[in-house]
Amino acid sequence: MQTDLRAAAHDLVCTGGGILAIDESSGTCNARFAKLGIEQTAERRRAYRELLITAPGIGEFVSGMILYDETIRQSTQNGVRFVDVLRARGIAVGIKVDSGTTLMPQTADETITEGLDGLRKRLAEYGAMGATFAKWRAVFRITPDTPSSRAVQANAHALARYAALCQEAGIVPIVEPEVLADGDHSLERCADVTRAVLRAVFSELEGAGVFLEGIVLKPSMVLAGFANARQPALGETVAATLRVLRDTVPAAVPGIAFLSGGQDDRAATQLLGALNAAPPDAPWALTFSYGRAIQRPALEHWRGNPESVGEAQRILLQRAYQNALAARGAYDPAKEERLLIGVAS
Ligand code: 5MM
Repeated sequence: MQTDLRAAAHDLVCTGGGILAIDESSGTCNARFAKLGIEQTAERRRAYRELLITAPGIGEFVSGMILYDETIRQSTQNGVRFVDVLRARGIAVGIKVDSGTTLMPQTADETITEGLDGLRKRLAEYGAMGATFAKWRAVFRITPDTPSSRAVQANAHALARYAALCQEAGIVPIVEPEVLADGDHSLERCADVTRAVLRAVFSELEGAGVFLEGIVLKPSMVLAGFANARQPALGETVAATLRVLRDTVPAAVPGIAFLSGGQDDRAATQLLGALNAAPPDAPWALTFSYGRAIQRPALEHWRGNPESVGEAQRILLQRAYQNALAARGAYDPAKEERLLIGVAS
């Protein structure tokens, strides 16, 4: 079992590609559709996910896609299960298994991520459907008083219980502790919070007996709050992010697949590229597990119009390609507009 988990985690993050997160819950997906005037129905969500999953050549840049419960049960217009489309293209099937966040008592409106009830049974079902990896996201907001150690500990504990259950089922857990970039906090404050969160997460993972070679970490990058007037230079952000990761993430972890966290599309690519261009002494692969930063321009072009599918897929492919270049340390912002060459359909 450990050999399989190690190989599956390695294939997700160490082969030059990244992960495309398309696991928005229906509420989140509908909210994004609503902003663009797209009808908010299960059929529209299905059509959009078909656009993403069937984009020609996406498998060259993306090693796995994370689906939502609704999506893993859906098929293309021609009746082919999405899971089968992905597997036929060599793209690993992932599934979001947390059931979202709820307010945590005895905190200042902090959240705890839920979904442990019945998880063993759901993992068995998803595994039988073809999922080889899963995802659980804990969320931490930075304010002068948060995150509290109570919220950090509770969420880290839940992440570890989830990860242990995944590995028992032969499924690679993506462990996603997100420190939100909303707010006006400094880079240093984000570094301190991220360090404390990751320390708690790895302590709980160890306590739960989780096999670290068979997980993928999906953290936020260390950023100054979006509302902070002093935005650090790229080099400062790179140094802070690498410093925190070196302080907290054991070398046994094969790879770190960052979330984009609301960053501008190209900024998220540029930061990933800069992280991979830094002195090559990181023991883990550094890649992407982006949602918005890859999907956004494609979604904005599509807007629910069937005639725009082909161009939206091309736009999607361009972002996936540029992020794969960034993951390989070969991203050049000056060459963003280059044509896609050698992409098989
Ligand atoms: C942080 O969000 C995850 C990564 O996406 P970004 O790169 O856009 O930050 C993403 O996988 C997220 O966990 C899912 O979209 C599920 O979100 P909801 O809010 O629907 O549970």
